[in-house]
Amino acid sequence: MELDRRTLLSAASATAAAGIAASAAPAMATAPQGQVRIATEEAFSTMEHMKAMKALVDSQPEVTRFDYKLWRMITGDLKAYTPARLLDLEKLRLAEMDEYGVTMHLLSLTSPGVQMLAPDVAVGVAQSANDELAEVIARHPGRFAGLATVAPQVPEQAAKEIERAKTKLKLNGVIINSHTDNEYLDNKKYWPILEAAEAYDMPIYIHPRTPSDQMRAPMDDYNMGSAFWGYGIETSTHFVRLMMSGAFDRFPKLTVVLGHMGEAVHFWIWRLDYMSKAGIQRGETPVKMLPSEYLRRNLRITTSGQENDAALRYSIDTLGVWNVMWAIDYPYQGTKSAVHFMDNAPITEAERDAIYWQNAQRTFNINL
Ligand code: 1WB
Ligand code: MN
Repeated sequence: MELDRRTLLSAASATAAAGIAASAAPAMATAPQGQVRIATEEAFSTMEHMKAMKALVDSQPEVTRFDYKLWRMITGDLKAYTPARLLDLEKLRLAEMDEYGVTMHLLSLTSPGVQMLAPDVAVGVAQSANDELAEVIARHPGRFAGLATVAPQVPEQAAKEIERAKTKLKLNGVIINSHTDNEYLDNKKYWPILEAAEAYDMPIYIHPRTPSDQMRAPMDDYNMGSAFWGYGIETSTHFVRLMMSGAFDRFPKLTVVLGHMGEAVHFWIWRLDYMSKAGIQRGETPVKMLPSEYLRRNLRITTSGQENDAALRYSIDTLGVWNVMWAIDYPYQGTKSAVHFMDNAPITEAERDAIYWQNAQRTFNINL
């Protein structure tokens, strides 16, 4: 299916205004019957994950950081709304998908994945979560795809798990829940992970978690460390660090995905280009291209939990419609309103198809 000429022209003029060249339309599969909807940031958990998280947060009752408080709540009653829906894959979830016409969930182990756990525990929980994920996908091909969990605490092992996830488990990408022990992926000790992700064509979804200790103090009050604000600031900062480290020069085919309408990184696109020049000239930011060029080449964004027509229009015009994908953020946000948002967004039908499923299919190598 081709985008109509008007859409292409409006995208081209907006990206030209941002000082970036519009990319050619990629080859697209044609639509199966009805509206296909692939949701790309959909969380699950496993009993092993829940038990490991409970053991951690209960063993340190003095820690009051947001993620500890949240995980005491989540693991305190596994029958409550959120944990019940995280642990369920085939009953409540499939029923809700069916009710609103959601074709597929691209599943990922819920934040912070294994990244708060001790390294040996984290490696084991990641492997078993990936095995369970592959099994449920095999039982419901066409309904589920999945992102592999890795333990960045052990980078070489994480790189091997990416290879296993691609070649043996047939998973569709990798999820990393922002910082690990207060460190970010620009740190070269993590580059084996980036290298494997690029080599195996596995996009890295950088999903939020509670801000690192360096950012913690102003996030401690008013619930600021949560998805309300801290998650986005933590994650946008992570992406910008990675970009300005030169990682996308070293790994030019690496794709990074950001949820929540790109965690607002591209809102800054003009200023990122303008203000990056001084740091680049002084050699503080060892990059070969402008931020806007990396944003269009190496970044994809999703609409998870941001049901905002104006932000969607801006994202399409700034990054290109090929780089925007739909997501719900189940079970933290509702399927009904996420579908209503994308069904009714004031965009062309060609744009709707690109965002609802074609871009996800291409980015994550999904078999429908
Ligand atoms: C998200 C939101 C993820 C919440 C979470 O992981 C929690 C998200 C534990 O927006 O992706 C939350 O509590 O709202
Ligand atoms: Mn999420």
